[in-house]
Amino acid sequence: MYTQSLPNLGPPTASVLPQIQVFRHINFNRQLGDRNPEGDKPTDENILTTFNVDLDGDDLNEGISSFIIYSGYWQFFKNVGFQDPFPKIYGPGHYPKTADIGMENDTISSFKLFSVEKPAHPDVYQ
Ligand SMILES: [Ca+2]
Repeated sequence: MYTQSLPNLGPPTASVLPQIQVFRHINFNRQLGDRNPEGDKPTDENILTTFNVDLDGDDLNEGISSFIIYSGYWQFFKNVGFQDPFPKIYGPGHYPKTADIGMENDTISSFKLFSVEKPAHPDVYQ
């Protein structure tokens, strides 16, 4: 099971909470009918959250292939514990294939909110 922690949301000025949904497969596909290709028990195929998520010990670790950001700007990491960040920050939008946006497929191990508002980061993907 993944662990999650409350991100730093700052003062309560935002009208919409940061929210992200990550999926095991490309195109936001949970493939519920094909969830046990190796005979494993059913697993979390997606996570919808406002929280920072560390996938250490979770079946989705290094399994995310697409995500939707509803609000906020998010940072992804190659390792658990929010270590080794990918170079870009991702803002609101649909990202149907991580391999097309600067991350290799099935390489995300943790992710967290970078900022509520658009950051002055040099590498915001949009
Ligand atoms: Ca995957």
